[in-house]
Amino acid sequence: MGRLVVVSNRVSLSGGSPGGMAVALTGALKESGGFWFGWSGERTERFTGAIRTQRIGDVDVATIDLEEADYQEYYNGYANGALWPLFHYRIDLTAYDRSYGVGYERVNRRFADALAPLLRPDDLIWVHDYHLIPLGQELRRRGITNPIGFFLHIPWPAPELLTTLPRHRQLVEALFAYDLVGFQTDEWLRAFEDYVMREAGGRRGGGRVSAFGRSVVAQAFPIGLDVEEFLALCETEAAIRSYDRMAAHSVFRAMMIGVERLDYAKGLEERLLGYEQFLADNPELAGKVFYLQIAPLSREEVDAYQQVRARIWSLAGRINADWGDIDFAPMRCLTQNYSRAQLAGVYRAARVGLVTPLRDGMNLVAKEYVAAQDPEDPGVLILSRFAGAAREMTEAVIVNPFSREELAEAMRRALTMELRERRRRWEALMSGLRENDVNVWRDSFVVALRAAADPSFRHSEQPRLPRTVSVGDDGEEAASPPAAAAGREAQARRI
Ligand code: GDG
Repeated sequence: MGRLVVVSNRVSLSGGSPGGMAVALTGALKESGGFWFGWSGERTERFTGAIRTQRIGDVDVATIDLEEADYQEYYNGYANGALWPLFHYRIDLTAYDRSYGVGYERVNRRFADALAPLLRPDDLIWVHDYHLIPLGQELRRRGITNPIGFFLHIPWPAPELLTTLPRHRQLVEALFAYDLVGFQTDEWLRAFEDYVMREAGGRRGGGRVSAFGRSVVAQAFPIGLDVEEFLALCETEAAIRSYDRMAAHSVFRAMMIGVERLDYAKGLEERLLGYEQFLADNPELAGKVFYLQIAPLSREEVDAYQQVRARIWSLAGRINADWGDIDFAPMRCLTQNYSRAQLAGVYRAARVGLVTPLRDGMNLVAKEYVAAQDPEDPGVLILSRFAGAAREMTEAVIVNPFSREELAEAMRRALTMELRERRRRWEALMSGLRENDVNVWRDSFVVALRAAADPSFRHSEQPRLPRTVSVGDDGEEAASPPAAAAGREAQARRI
């Protein structure tokens, strides 16, 4: 069995506490003797192409540095200034500049140049996310015939939006160099297929999508949480300390918690407006509730992020000024970065988890909040219908984050929910998390990639996907293929 090679923009092991996905991928890398390849996060004056290899924990990592122009054009420009807003349905914030596209293609060529010589013929290559869409095509151009899969962590936009991107056809065509393209949910998969059929005259059938003279397997693989890792984190000293600190505070006031990078896609501004509406509609509850928002700053060099930060500061100030008292502030918004263990403690102390993005590929905070709860006295998750997670986590209180009234009502409902109902909802949510955890996601993808690249693979062997529910505008539910067994089967066939 060949090695697994993971490629992403950044190697997420380099930071302090790696998230569940990093842990799951490193498990597979370790088992297969593979390595993780990506940008080191360092910028040099001139690009050298030098590859730095090191061992982080038990995993081999290979990184390259990028030059300043790469950082500005590829990272700040095309990836975070154009693709991120566009794929999150914000064409109003999408910055197009030809130099960004040129930089994006250049960096993908640089990744391919550096990676290709490190590959062996039986390696399985798994490319992650929107920074690296053209990488598969660049590797093929360098003669790499290995199975290559691509997984998109963020939404795929509707064709009406994608066509506003100059050279959108080239971007989509690049995906056809992969053997397997994975999305978080059926909704993003459908949007991709719609584009292929409407704009590229393509076809779909038998799990494959054909266009540009090629065909690719396209499927949804909803990412899960590393439940065991997260539960263990909840037992750590740091988690218990942060829980105790918050619980002392929450004796007097029920806490609502929000945790996310400060990003316009996460719906922070709308959430604050919803909270303001809640305070206005429920003055009797105003002194009994406290909203804590943890929002580490991100992508500070991109204009849209500076603007959203200023608006959030101003709204938070207004809420505290209008609804606070000499000894009480109704909310606190912090930009500090907390450890995952500290977050686990804070989640557990919160009566309500606020996860209300305007658009989100999946959203792991929703899953972390649920996993951190006390089974005897669990809190309530308020979840945006526009998060990929809403397709699986139907027992959350589902809201439209664009409506401040709906947000305010959901807050009231969650804060006053009876214990019995809280438990019923939490149990259902928790069993969903266990059934479709990050190992199921990883193994389903790897099995499907092997199958997609192997012409002798029989259709009946394909892993079945976890059950998700799509809610149409008319509220009617359509269930996707039943699940669970797929994941277990996939897990059994470890890499
Ligand atoms: C992309 C997609 C998809 C947050 N603050 C701190 C901190 N966090 C951690 C959370 C969580 C992670 O960051 C955020 O994950 P999300 O899934 O919510 O969002 P994105 O970063 O936008 O990720 C998303 C994901 O990829 C995976 O496929 O779900 O839809 O956009 O784990 O806990 N972690 C630490 N300190 C903080 O202050 N240590």
